Amino acid sequence: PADAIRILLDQRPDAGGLAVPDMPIGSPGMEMGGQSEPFEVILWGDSGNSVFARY
Ligand SMILES: [Cu+2]
Repeated sequence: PADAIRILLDQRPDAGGLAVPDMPIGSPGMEMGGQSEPFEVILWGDSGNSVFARY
């Protein structure tokens, strides 16, 4: 989501980037008629992965 990217650019953590695995329904690019399911945005990098945000 755009606001997760804005937070990433604001915080500039030492990481490779963000990912949303598994194409959850309702995530950006996976809109399906207003349906949605909860999903996590993962911060990934050399020091490991962690949950960056939940939607
Ligand atoms: Cu998809």
